[in-house]
Amino acid sequence: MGVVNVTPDSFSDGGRYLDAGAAVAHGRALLAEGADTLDVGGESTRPSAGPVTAGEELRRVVPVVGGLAEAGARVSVDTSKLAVARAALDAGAVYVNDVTAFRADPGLAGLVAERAAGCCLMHMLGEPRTMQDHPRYDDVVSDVKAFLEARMAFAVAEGVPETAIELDPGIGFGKTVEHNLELLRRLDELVALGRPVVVGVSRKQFLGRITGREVPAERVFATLAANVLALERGAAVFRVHDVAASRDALLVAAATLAG
Ligand code: HH2
Repeated sequence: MGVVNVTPDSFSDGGRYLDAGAAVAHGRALLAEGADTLDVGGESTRPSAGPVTAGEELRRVVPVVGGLAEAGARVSVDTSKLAVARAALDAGAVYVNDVTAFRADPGLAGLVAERAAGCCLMHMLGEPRTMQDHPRYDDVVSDVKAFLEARMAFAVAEGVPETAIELDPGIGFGKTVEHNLELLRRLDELVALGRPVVVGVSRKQFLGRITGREVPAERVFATLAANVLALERGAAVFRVHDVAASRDALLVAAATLAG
């Protein structure tokens, strides 16, 4: 899953693809590099990011979703807002990636069901503005697993078929470095829920903390290491900024594991 951020403030590429034409060109490049899905987002979720109105998010996202769907991409929309998701599905998206797992806007579940779309339900502790202020868990893996189970039950009760659901531990969303590592180490416990597990480690801060790399774009090698280990523990979808590098690393890892 290649990331297309149509934002001025995303943590690793904010402002680079705010123009719709530049974002579509970037998405096309990621497709050429081997992305299966493009995840288009118009609101940064980095710690301390400010909120974006539905109108502004729509204005950013819809033309890019339309342009990439026209180019033949399988498009996901990264949003927590019903109006944005609806417009993106109208414009050709087929998947809703909601970092609040339908908590911000419970009506999203009904929309996903009605449109027979796919969805990703992600764990986040608190909300972006405060999520990195001393996050605490009894046991991070058990807590995240129980949360994902409950959100999946909610989605199913709202009419989303279980087969349309993918689950994501939300790496970096209200987690310390050690919480993130523990989730990756024990990812098989989330895979045991029986749905494809999505991981988003790409260029994230915990990788910078381990390697000493301050600049997110310099965390590509670190990203590959984390993704390869996540694959080995059963992850199915890898949300990444660097598609070509990730594709090669994951193909080699997958071929090795298959032997
Ligand atoms: N991470 C980010 C955004 N959306 N969605 C899922 N399912 N999983 C993730 O780990 C995830 C996500 C953050 O990365 P990015 O989009 O590059 O940054 P920003 O939120 O600053 O735009």
